[in-house]
Amino acid sequence: MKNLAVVFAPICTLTINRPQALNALNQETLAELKAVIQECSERPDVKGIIITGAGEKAFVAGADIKELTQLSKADAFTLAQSGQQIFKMIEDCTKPVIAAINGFALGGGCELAMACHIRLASDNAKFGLPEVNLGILPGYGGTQRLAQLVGRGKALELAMTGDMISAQEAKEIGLVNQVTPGQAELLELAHKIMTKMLSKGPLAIASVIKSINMGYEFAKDGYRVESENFANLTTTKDFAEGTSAFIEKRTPNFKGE
Ligand code: CO8
Repeated sequence: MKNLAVVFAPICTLTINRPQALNALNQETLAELKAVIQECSERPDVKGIIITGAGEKAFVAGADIKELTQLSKADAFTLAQSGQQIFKMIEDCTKPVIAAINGFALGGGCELAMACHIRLASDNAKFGLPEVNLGILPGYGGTQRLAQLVGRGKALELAMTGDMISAQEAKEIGLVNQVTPGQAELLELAHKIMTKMLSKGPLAIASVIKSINMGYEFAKDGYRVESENFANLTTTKDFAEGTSAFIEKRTPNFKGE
């Protein structure tokens, strides 16, 4: 695979590997992610999955912004829906999935982490939904899952300010389960927690995942509305301004158009 490094084992480690773009999720990476999650779900030798990012700087810094600028409204809607579906596959995987967050988890990267069952972070990790800086909103289920994890008030604050928070703050608000003092300890802790879960009855673990997820099925309309809003926003002048400003490394000047 071009953008993922995968070690198939009882504890399968899946590393998003585009460090030159801070592991941003382009469409090719998403397609690879879908194929690997599917394979892990089906292979009897894989019992659990750890998702992490290559390098020391980023878990995933979001969707690939340069690629987003090329999308038509219809493409943006399709991509948002297909990303939501892939993240839902992760959330609904009946084998435990741990996100080992080794750096920036922004936008689509934070959304990917939130789709995993457990989030562990090294102390250098940073979390946020900075899409409003680009004139868009999170389109991979982030508006729904952030509110589920941290409550509506904090979710609104984070998604409307676009602020980044530290791993420690993320733990305090319930976005992250545990923080390790360094990156070396991160995968170690992920393996330790995964090993504990894999020592339990696999049918019981699968049932816990299904039962807890079932409680959130009501939010489906929210996912649809999110992807429609995402597609609509990609047609605005604000989106053109926000993405140009990112590429040109300057502050955007939004006009609400
Ligand atoms: N997409 C594409 N390229 C990226 C991204 C990204 N998300 N993030 C970083 N890069 C690239 C930079 O352009 C840069 O490339 P180059 O060297 O060619 O200029 C390289 O990675 C290194 O980045 P920086 O120089 O910016 O590194 P800094 O240490 O100065 O800053 C940050 C690190 C703060 C993480 C900064 O890179 C940043 O703000 N990145 C963007 C974060 C962001 O806005 N993420 C949200 C993206 S939108 C999104 O995720 C929407 C999800 C829903 C999609 C729905 C359906 C389509």
